[in-house]
Amino acid sequence: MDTSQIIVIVSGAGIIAFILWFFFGKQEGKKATMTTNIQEVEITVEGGYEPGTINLKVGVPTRLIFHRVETSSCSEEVVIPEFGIRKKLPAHEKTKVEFTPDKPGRYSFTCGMGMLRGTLIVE
Ligand SMILES: [Cu+2]
Repeated sequence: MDTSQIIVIVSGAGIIAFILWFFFGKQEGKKATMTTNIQEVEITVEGGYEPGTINLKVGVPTRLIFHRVETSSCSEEVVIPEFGIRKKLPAHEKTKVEFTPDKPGRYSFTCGMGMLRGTLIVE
């Protein structure tokens, strides 16, 4: 094996490791902060949701604060079908969405068109 083959193998392995990290390394969701019986998470909305995965406790009143920092019409609405929520998110404002996740499971929240996507993990 000559040097150039080794370089190809090593950089190939590096790229694979990066891809695995990128797609699977951030699986751990963000835990909600507990304040007097309410679990609260702030989510930045800018071409997506950050954090995109949120861990919630079942049966605890929840407040998601969507901070939309863009004017792109894609993200002007947020929908959480499982909990009957559809809410307008004014640009450059924080909008509260409140509900109580009463059953464990994974639920998605999306923009009005279903393009941007996030996940609520309720357990
Ligand atoms: Cu959209």
